[in-house]
This record gives sequence, C-alpha cells and structure tokens, in this order.
Amino acid sequence: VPARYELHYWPGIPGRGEFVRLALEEAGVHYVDVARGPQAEATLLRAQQQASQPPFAPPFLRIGARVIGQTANILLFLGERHGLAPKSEPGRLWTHQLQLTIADLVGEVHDSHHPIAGSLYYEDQKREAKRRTEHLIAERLPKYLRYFESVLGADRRRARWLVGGRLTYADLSLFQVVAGLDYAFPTAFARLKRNTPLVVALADRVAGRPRIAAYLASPRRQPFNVHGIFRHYPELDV
Ligand SMILES: N[C@@H](CCC(=O)N[C@@H](CS)C(=O)NCC(=O)O)C(=O)O
Repeated sequence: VPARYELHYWPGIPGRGEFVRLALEEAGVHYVDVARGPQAEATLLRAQQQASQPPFAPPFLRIGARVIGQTANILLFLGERHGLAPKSEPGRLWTHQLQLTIADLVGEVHDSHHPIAGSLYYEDQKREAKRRTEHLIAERLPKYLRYFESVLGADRRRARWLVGGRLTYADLSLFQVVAGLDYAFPTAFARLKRNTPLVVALADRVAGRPRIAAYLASPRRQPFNVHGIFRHYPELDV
C-alpha cells in the first residue's frame, strides 16, 4: 500500500497550501488535508518537529516518513509523480522556473499588506502598506502579468498552456494567482487584466477542468479572506 499524502498547512486560509491542493485535486489522488481536520495546528507542528529534514514553514507534504517543504518543491515532486509536468529535464526545469516566479509574485503580494513585518498587524503598518501596494499595482503586477502573457503568446501551441501543449502545475498556480488578485484588488485588477487576455483565458480554462470545477464547487475549497496572502482591503484597491 503506498503511503498516503498528508498536506500540512495553517488552518483557516487557502494561502500557499492552495497551490498544492490544486495539484492534488487535478491529479485526482487521495490526500488528507490536515488543516481541515481536528487539532490541525498541533498536528502540523508535531510533524514539522519530527521530520528528519524539517521544513522551515508550511506548506509541507508528508508521505510516510518523508517530509517535503517549499511550495515549488512540493509541486516539482507531484508534477513528476502525477503527470503534471513534462518528463524531459529542460521541460521540468522550465516548469519549476515558472513556479518559482509565481512564488516571487506571491511573496510580493503578501508583502504589500505586510511591508514592515509579518509579526505586526496590518493595522500597524497601514501607511507603509498603502505605499507598497501602489507600487505593486502600478509596477510589479503589470510586469509579472506581462511576463506570463508573453510566455503564453510565444507560440500558438503554448497559447493554451504555459509549458508546451499540456497542462502543468504552473497553470494551476497561475489560475490561483488570478483568482487571488480578483479577490484582493477587484477594481485595479479588472483594469490590469484587460491587457493580458491570454492569462485570463488560461485561468478560465483551468477553472473549467472537470476535477478543478468539482473541487471549486466543493466544501474542500476555502474562500479567500483577510487573514491570508491575498487580502481585500478596499483602501488598497486603487
Ligand atoms: N517559500 C515558501 C514560503 C513558506 C511560507 O512563507 N509559509 C508561511 C505561510 S504561507 C509561513 O508560515 N511562514 C512562517 C514564517 O515565515 O516564519 C513556500 O513557498 O512554501
């Protein structure tokens, strides 16, 4: 019997755990979402402490005695095991590279509402968050979006998916970024995404995948909220 997958992440938010959930759902594999069960935080901390290769922070995936951390690293692992990435080395690295770029984007979105310290409340860094978010919306998001738009537009075969002719975990993650930005910055992102129709079409295509559509309609999918990475503060959405 193959060891079961246990996804460990903080309860109450989709957060970075959601990038892993989407891959597990698209792969159609059974997994235990520890965050949705009882004693989630205690279970996570115990698994983190007991790991012989301990992850710095969640999300991490436990498979028997193995513990794999870092979102992009977990996806590299799942991509290879479940056909969510090319088999060739150049293809695998290119998918991983795209995922790491998404991780950078996600980090910048997080820092827009927590520019000074993650340990402080948003309310204690509102002025800095406002300045930071102005730059995120005016400069950084357009640059990232233009980049993914150009990757998708580079040849006709790629216009469907980021990597070659097949869906990869990077497409699932880009969908999650689009969903998160729709939630966090409904006004600003509605304007920005007019310039990136291929990115928008890709997100729609992901949402329409049978397993993803079923997941999104299920109680397993958690809504965005103001405790996660993508947060909606109306005063920042300009
Ligand atoms: N680069 C890591 C970042 C992990 C991370 O920042 N996790 C957050 C939750 S989304 C956390 O718990 N961080 C605790 C900390 O940084 O002290 C990844 O992509 O997995």
